[in-house]
Amino acid sequence: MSEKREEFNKDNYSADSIQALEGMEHVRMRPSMYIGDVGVRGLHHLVYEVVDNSIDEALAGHCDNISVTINEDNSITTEDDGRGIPVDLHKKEGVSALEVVMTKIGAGGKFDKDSYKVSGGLHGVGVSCVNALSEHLKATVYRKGEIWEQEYERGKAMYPVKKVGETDKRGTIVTFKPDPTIFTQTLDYSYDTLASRLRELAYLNKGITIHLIDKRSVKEDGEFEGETFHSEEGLKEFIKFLDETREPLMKDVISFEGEKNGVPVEVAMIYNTSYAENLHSYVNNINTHEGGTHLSGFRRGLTHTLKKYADESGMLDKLKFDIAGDDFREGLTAIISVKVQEPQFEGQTKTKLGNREVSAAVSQSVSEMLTDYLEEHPEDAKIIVQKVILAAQARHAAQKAREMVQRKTVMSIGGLPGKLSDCSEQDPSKCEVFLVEGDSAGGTAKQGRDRAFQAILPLRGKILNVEKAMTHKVFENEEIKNIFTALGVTIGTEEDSKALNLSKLRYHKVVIMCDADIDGSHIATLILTFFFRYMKELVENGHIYIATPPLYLVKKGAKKQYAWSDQERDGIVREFGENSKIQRYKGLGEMNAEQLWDTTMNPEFRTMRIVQIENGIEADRVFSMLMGDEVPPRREFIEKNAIYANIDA
Ligand code: 0RA
Repeated sequence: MSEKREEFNKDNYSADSIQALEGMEHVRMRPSMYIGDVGVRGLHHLVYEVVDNSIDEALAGHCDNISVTINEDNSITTEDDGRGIPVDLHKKEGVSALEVVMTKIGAGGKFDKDSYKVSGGLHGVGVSCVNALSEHLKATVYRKGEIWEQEYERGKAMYPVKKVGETDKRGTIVTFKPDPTIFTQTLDYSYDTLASRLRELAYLNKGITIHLIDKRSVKEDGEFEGETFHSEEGLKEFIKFLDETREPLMKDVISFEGEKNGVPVEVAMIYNTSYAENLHSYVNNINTHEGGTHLSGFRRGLTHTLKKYADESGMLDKLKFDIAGDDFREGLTAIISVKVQEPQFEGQTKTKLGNREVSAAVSQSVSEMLTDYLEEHPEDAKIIVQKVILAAQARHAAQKAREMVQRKTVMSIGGLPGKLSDCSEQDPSKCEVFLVEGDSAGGTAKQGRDRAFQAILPLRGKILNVEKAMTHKVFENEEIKNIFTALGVTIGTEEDSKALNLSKLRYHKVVIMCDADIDGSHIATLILTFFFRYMKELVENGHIYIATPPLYLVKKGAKKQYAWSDQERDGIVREFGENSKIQRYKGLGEMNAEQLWDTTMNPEFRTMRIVQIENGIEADRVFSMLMGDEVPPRREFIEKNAIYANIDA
């Protein structure tokens, strides 16, 4: 971050505005405190912050249309047809209310505390923050027949709010250009990232129409690239979008909304033929990745209601084993969205709802509404109970398989897989394990590695596609058992049969090393799917990496250089001149141990990609599509994208 600071002429301002200026200055000094970071995320966060104000207008019933335009110069224009930011004199501050909203940190959008403001960005910091972090911002307000305007540079008003015309329109237009001295990494907006968030907002706030326009690219028909997001059915359609490539077990999505103890609750859910639990939760339109009280309330309400129904139906009478909480969620895709007046966010990424009162509110809402639903839809109810029984049976089988895995893990050295070539270092934070496709590449890696801190686990061919396998099959699979034991990861506690125990994790870097071709990337994707579904915390905690072996070796005489792309190869050939020899590496097996070390394993020279989950919704869709049954969308996806680009984006 840049340390450049502008000097303000303090004499021109009242005591309060000095405080405001210092607030704005503080945002520029410590932007991460306000928007999370100053990288790609922070850059996009600016857009969400402004849009959230428009969403608030819509939630208050005053706005139907919102548009977001990425301009040619990567500035952003947002427009809404709400009431417009007030422009009259703000008595306390002595300037236009518009200026207060734009230049006072913490002023938020609304002045009256009673207003029902529940939207708001992750940090809920307001547009003034966006203003502080923009080299230029212009606000135009259409309100009560008049057009008003004010511009700012790095958060400082360039002139007092002025009237510039008359109108019969209503609304607010904000155009801002992020400050390059703050956003030093990138200023480039990603269409896909914005589209994904705006689509999500349209599902979460049904009825609102949100346009996205990208003026940087013109289509064949001469129009700008863009999309319109609008959902009449809200979460119900969101579920259909999420489960596009899964096979539903029921005709329609189950959905309901209600309010309990002042907490509006919306739920949509469906059971599908998969075995994964796929829950997404939101508080005030924010995706709560880490869950929290609303999610535990949902789980409790669901388990309680389904269990009661199943008991009373008599379908469990002949069952010889117990039913656990997990069993009710196998093959379940659900979205829970609540609105909380004063949310308390906790957890590592501040995306875990802490408010205790919300748990009971959600659990009671869900119990009441689901009970009614089951009464009214006996066919669906039967399908669900049957699915639950199957899940319980599979869990019992899995439990046995898992006990085998665990027994092996506990027996430390003796229990390590025979194929694992371990390292000598004992401190896990210094250790790496390479999961290598095939025994022959495994052999090369074993010779090439630094045995002090690098371990090698060869995997045989294609590992099991966990997306399509029942849980007990996953735990019975040899390669997967090997991964569990080699990593020292155990699974299952009293309360949660899928909880991970990472306290004995033996390597802090787990590196997937596959051939740089279609087969290799397929295998890498299978392994990633396994980690995503069964060891998500390893991914979330940044332990999973992908090695990137080179594609080419260019040689001329004694000179040799590796290339990781066609472009790079061409550059080297140009540099080396005529008669350069190009060797294409089709697989790891074509490299000798020294070459593999030099290019792919030596920490000094290698590049590894860390696998991160940027967007849980997208990640889930990508995995279920890539690994699921429906072929056409998969082919389309693979044709459109380099697989990695989307998984580790
Ligand atoms: C303060 C008060 C009111 C609306 C807004 C701010 C407002 C802010 C933004 C930001 C983008 N679009 C917006 N639309 C409205 C209430 C106005 C009233 O009571 O008339």
